[in-house]
Amino acid sequence: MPAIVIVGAQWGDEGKGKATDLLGSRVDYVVKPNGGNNAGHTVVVSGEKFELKLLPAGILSPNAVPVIGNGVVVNLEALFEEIDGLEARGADTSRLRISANAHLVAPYHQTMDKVTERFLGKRAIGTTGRGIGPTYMDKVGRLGIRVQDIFDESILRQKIDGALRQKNELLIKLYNRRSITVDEIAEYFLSFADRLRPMVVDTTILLNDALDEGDVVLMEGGQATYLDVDHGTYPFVTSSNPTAGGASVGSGIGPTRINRSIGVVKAYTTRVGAGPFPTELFDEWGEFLQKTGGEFGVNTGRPRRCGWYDAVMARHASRINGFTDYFLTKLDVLTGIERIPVCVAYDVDGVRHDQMPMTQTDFHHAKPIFEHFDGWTEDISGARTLEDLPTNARDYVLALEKMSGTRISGVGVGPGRDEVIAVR
Ligand code: 2SA
Ligand code: GDP
Ligand code: MG
Repeated sequence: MPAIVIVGAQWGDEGKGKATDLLGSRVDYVVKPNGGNNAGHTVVVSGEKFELKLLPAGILSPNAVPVIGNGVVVNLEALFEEIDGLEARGADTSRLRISANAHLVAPYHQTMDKVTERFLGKRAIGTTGRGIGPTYMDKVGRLGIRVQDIFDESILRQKIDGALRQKNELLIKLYNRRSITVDEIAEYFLSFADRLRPMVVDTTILLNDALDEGDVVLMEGGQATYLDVDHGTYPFVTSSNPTAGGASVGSGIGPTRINRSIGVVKAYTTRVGAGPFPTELFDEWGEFLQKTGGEFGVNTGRPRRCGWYDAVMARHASRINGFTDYFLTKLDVLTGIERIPVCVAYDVDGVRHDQMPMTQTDFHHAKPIFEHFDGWTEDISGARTLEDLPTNARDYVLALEKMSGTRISGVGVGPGRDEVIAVR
C-alpha cells in the first residue's frame, strides 16, 4: 500500500544507505530511482562494511526485492562487478530486478565526462567521472541506449549508429580522439545480454502491482536535494532529480501513492566536488569533522569539504521534498565540541535572508549567521532513546528540529545498524 521515499537533504553522503538499511527489514521492495554508479552508500552490518554504488542499499535486506528503476543510468560493467563482489561476500543478489527503460552508460560517456571536466578548467563541476552527465544528456537528447535495446540487436545497432554519428564528430573534432565503431559498442553491450536478461522487467508494473497487494515500497534516492539538476546549486549538481518528485518519475510510482518522504540530514554539512557552500570550514574544525566523521568519497576517495549545519538549507529541502520527517545522522561526530555553531540565516551583501536566496549569485555571496549551542563530551554511541542523550545533545537535536521545520524521527549515533535512536 504505502510508498516511502528517502532523500538526501544536503549535498549527499548524509547516511541514506544506513537509513535504507534500517527500514529494509520492514519493506518488501527497495527501488533506486535516479543516478548510477556515481553514488556511494555505506551500510555497516555487524561491524562489516558494505559500500553500494549502483545497487540499492536495500540489496542487503534479505526480505526485500531490490529494483533498479527507469530513472537510473546503468553501467553494466560496474553492475556485474558489484554483484560479483557482493556474492563473494555471501550476499544474495538473485532477487535484483532492472527496468527495461533504464538508460545505459557507454564507454564514450565516461570519456566525455572526463574531457568536459578538463575543458571547464577551474569551472569544473568535480564530477565522479563515471559518465553520468553525458548519459543523461543522451537520454534527454533522444540519443540514449536503453536496457531493452540489448535484446533487439538490429535496434541496438541503429541506436548506436545514431549516437555515434554525433559522438564521433565531437570526439574527433573537439576532443581529438579516435572514432568509435558501431561494432565495438554493440559487442560491448551484447556481451552482457545473457546475464542481464533474467533480471529485466517492466518495473513500473512490478512495483504498482506490489503496492496494490499491500506491499511496502521504499525508494532510495541517490545524491541529494542540492545536487538536483532543478533544485540544486546549478551548475554544480548531478544530472538527475534526486528529490522526492524525481523518485516518482524514476520509479513510475505516482505521487499520490507516496505517503512518507524522509529527509536524511547530517548533524553538520559536507560536500564533495565544486560549488558554493556557505558554512564551509577552512580551519581545524573542518579537519576535525573530516577526520572524526571519516568524510571521504565512497566512490572516488575524494576528501569531502566540511562545514556546520545549515538550517536554511534544511528548511528549503523540507519544502521541496514535502518531508514528513527527518533522520538526523552523525550526531556522535560532534561529541567534544564545546560550542556548536548552526547557520540560522544568511547575510548577503548586508541583507539578512532567512530563506534560500533566489539567485545563485546571492547564494555564492551568502555568509552564514550563526547561533551557538553548548556541546557535550560524553560518548553517545550507546544512546537508544532521546532521554539517554546528555541534555546538551538532546537540546541540539530539538533545536535543529524546530529550525528545520520538520520532526526528527530518528537520530544516528554511530555507523552501525543498531547505533540509532528511534525518537517517536
Ligand atoms: P556526477 O558524477 O556527474 O554525478 O557529479 C556531479 C556532482 O554530483 C556530486 N556527486 C556526489 N556527491 C556526493 N556523494 C556522491 N557519491 C560518492 C560518495 C562520491 C565520491 O558517496 O562518496 O565517492 O566521490 C556523489 N555522486 C555525485 C559530485 O561530487 C559532483 O559535485
Ligand atoms: P549516503 O551516500 O547518504 O548513503 O552516505 P555515505 O555512505 O556516502 O556516507 C555516510 C557515512 O557515514 C558512511 O561512512 C556511514 O557508515 C556513516 N554513518 C551513517 N550514519 C552515521 C552515524 O549516525 N554516525 C556515524 N559516526 N557515522 C554514520
Ligand atoms: Mg554517499
